[in-house]
Amino acid sequence: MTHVNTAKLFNKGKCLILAYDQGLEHGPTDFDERNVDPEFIFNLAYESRVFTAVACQIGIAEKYYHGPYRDIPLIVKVNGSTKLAKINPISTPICSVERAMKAGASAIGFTIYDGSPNEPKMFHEFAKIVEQAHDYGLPVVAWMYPRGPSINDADNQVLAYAARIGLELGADIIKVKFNGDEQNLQWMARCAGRTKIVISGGEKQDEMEFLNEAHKVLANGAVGLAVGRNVWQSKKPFSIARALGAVVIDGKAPLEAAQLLR
Ligand code: FBP
Repeated sequence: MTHVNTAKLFNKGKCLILAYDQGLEHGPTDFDERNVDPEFIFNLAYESRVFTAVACQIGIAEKYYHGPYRDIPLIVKVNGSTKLAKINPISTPICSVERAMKAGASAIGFTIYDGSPNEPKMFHEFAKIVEQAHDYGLPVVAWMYPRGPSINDADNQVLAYAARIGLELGADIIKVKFNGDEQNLQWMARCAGRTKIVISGGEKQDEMEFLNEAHKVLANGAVGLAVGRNVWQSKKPFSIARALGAVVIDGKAPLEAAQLLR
């Protein structure tokens, strides 16, 4: 089997992904005059030097991932969905592994809504994507989001189940939500085995609270975070990026890292 190169996505054993797929997933409602521009996001990743990867959809990758930005590893999401379609949760393939590679991808991203009535379709597509990506030596990052009419996405057992599904399906890294239960996160990491866990950032929150949460998840089995809005919706995105890097990559205490916010 080809060697799957996950090392590119890590710095000092930690993974800090700048997520910018919200334009498709949520719509421009998340954006302002500044962060609506993908150039601003790539520049933020490049100048702050803390992110181990940027994750985006193929259209953004093809038009903006150029020049010096290529120093930062790219994760191309190869499926997606919008808030416009009022259907059972499904994330549909929108790009091939080959097209993602041509755009410069170092890893492939894929969303699975575990527990959705459409779960079988997403499993089926994911199996093909993992096989193709691994044949090229590219790691696969799975957004493992339990979602559907009968799913409580904050339930401990559901979250642990999603973590285990990531391992069973062959994901190299899974991106999951943290429900605040530290013990359960430890259990999720056990369930995920050799598949690594990064925690999703979520809606914008107070910056100190966010740094504390980052510290907490790293202390309980996660290897990092994949964060979007808590960085690029900040009034000082470069400062919060550096503070987050201090906590996640350098293992600094949140209070010490918060000095960088001033
Ligand atoms: P945020 O840090 O902004 O929450 O981004 C993380 C992320 O997983 C994005 O990659 C994705 O677009 C979005 O959250 C999914 O959000 P939702 O749970 O609302 O579908």
